[in-house]
Amino acid sequence: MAGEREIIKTTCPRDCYDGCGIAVVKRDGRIAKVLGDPDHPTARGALCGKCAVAYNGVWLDPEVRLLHPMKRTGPKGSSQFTAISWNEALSTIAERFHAIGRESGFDRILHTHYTGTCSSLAIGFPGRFFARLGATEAEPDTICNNAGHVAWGYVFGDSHIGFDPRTARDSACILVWGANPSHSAPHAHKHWLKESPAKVIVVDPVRHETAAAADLHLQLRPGSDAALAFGLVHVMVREGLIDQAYIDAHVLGWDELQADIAMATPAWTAAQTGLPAAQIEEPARIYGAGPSLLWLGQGLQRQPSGGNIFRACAMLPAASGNIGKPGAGFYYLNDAMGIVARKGAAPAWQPPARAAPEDMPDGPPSVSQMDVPDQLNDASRIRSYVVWNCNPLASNPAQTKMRSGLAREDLFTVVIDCFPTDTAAYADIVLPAASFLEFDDISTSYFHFTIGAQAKAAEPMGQSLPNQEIFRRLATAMGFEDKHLHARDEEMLEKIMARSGTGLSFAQLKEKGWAWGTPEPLVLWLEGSFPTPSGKIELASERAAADGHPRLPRPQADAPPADGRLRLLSPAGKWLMNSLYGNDPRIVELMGQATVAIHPDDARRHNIGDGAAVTLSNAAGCLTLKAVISDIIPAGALLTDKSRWPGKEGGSNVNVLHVPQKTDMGESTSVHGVEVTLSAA
Ligand SMILES: Nc1nc2c(c(=O)[nH]1)N[C@H]1C(S)=C(S)[C@@H](COP(=O)(O)OP(=O)(O)OC[C@H]3O[C@@H](n4cnc5c(=O)[nH]c(N)nc54)[C@H](O)[C@@H]3O)O[C@H]1N2
Ligand SMILES: Nc1nc2c(c(=O)[nH]1)N[C@H]1C(S)=C(S)[C@@H](COP(=O)(O)OP(=O)(O)OC[C@H]3O[C@@H](n4cnc5c(=O)[nH]c(N)nc54)[C@H](O)[C@@H]3O)O[C@H]1N2
Ligand code: SF4
Ligand SMILES: [Mo]
Repeated sequence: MAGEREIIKTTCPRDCYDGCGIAVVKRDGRIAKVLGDPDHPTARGALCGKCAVAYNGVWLDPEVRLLHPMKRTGPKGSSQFTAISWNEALSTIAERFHAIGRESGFDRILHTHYTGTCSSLAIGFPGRFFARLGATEAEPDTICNNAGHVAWGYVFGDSHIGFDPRTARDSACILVWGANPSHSAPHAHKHWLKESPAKVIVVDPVRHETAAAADLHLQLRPGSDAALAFGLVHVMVREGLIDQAYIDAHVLGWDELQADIAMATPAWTAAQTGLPAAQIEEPARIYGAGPSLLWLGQGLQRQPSGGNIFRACAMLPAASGNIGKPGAGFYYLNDAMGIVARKGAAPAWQPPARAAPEDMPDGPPSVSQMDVPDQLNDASRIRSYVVWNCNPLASNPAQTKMRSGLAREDLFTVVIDCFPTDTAAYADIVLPAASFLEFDDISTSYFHFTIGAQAKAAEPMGQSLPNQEIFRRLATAMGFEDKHLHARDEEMLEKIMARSGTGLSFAQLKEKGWAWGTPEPLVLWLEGSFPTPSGKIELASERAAADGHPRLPRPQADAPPADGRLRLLSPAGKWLMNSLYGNDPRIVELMGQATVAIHPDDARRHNIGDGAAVTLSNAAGCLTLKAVISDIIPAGALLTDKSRWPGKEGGSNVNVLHVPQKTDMGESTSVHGVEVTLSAA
């Protein structure tokens, strides 16, 4: 019927804390508008600015999306392709994989993936194929947050159980440390933080919007956070804000830390962090008095000493007993579905050598994303590179080296994406992925305890297919008949729902659009037992020591950059989701020219005026940006955003400067530790 209007409720599956509900408005069977779901507790009727533009822009635009499989017809990087059938694409890939397997072993196939889409099947199912194939995996979290996971794995035994944000109604203090909700969790910034009765404290070198709106902002030097953590605990001890009963029952290593805590006076801490000594006492008092929530950002651990920083920050809740009561807790990431399924109870301790699930045999050892630039350039090591759900030429370190690796004529490269990215330009075979609007799935937030249905609102555009269907077909082309490689979506979705603890079927979830994991806020870690070997919070960790780390967190700060260098921060920007949306013309217009913020003292020292073109350089490369003179960052540091499309920026983005130095733990990216020299362009 002409003018017929239909609303489909779905969920935003981006790598974002918010996990917004979406209302897709259809007219005459076609998507007319993608809006925030008015009934969703996070979205409250509005998407963030970037999604509001891109979901109604490039995501719906068949002129921009990848519509059919393609094979390369020109030099690598030239984006010369011709359309081919799915059969030809898949049989070409299968033949090449079999040849590589025969000649050198399947582990010479490197696959890389991350969070392009985070819905359960689209992000998880392809792993079954690669495990069966025996391909090498680029360890996904090493591009993002692995240092924090490893460090809090030592301390708490699990880094995927945080606090339930709903408990903030009982909090007196929320400490946001090294996260920028105003960009990375815009709804949490706008509603959650503002509506809580708590005092908000932000620890960040950048005075971002959340910091500017906070009650207190500690604008410390990058990489000095462990020293600040010791300084805060020092004040808490002095002021009698330590919960000795909690420590006696649940914490290991407190006594051994006393000498370092006593040493970390406000004067010492001020010298280490660049903060005024007077600024160190008030936040310690407010946090220590509690009930307090501690949110450690992913940005925080993207520093050379990110693991030590996480272990040092864990002293705050452990020492003050801000755990296991309403309004108190700590958070890095939430596995909402797992937590709800266990009704909040901590998982049982398991020895580190995890037994592989029956359908996922252990593959060859994974490699750090920090090693990928070198490995891609090594023909004796990697013969094929399969890229799905990520855009490494925009997002990974050592962009120049990444590009030379991708340009290798003998490297068989397959890229699966919704869009013709910079990485896809180097593919031998490009496969078109359907967008989240085009298939059913389940999507949960990694902050809020909401579980969302991803509901199909349109047919896949062109010949594109969901990741899971692509890998079922590839399994067939390879001759893999294993049942788990051919599981149907409906079956898998019902299995997930059955384990979810919500008591809902997928059809019921779809009807509602989303559901709370539990009707009431969950107070986590209530029992005070932790899945560590001792069952306690291990500030002192034998496991860390066995892995070659100090037994205890260290009260240290990175030395300020020497020889006139500056430390470059490139966290999440407002208008992109990693590199996603960098091809949307309206987003490109809203972002304007790429800038770098320079403190007035540094600008004066380098004789740089506002708006001038400046060049940043280091051993990895150089990049020219527009200077913005501002004290939004402290002297000695520079600020730009991550992950524009290199091809739209004259060939390079900030990752041309990203040295793949590994963090102290977890072999992860230390991108916020990058140092550069600055000069007028
Ligand atoms: N300088 C600097 N660099 C950084 C960071 C930083 O802070 N500073 N942050 C790092 C972090 S935290 C991360 S997580 C990484 C992220 O880096 P990447 O994982 O590379 O993330 P994106 O650039 O968004 O790439 C995701 C790709 O997936 C595609 N995609 C979307 N949906 C689908 C789908 O359904 N199927 C398939 N096959 N593809 C899909 C998108 O079109 C997009 O091209 O970047 C890292 N890079
Ligand atoms: N709009 C938008 N949202 C996003 C993304 C995006 O690209 N754009 N990316 C998504 C992804 S993949 C991720 S991992 C998350 C990341 O989101 P967040 O967890 O918020 O992490 P970042 O944005 O990398 O950095 C957050 C803050 O860490 C600060 N920081 C850097 N170095 C230090 C330091 O030494 N000490 C302290 N205290 N702070 C420091 C930065 O100044 C920045 O303000 O965001 C997700 N959401
Ligand atoms: S990216 Fe985040 S803030 Fe934006 S709509 Fe999706 S979930 Fe909401
Ligand atoms: Mo990330």
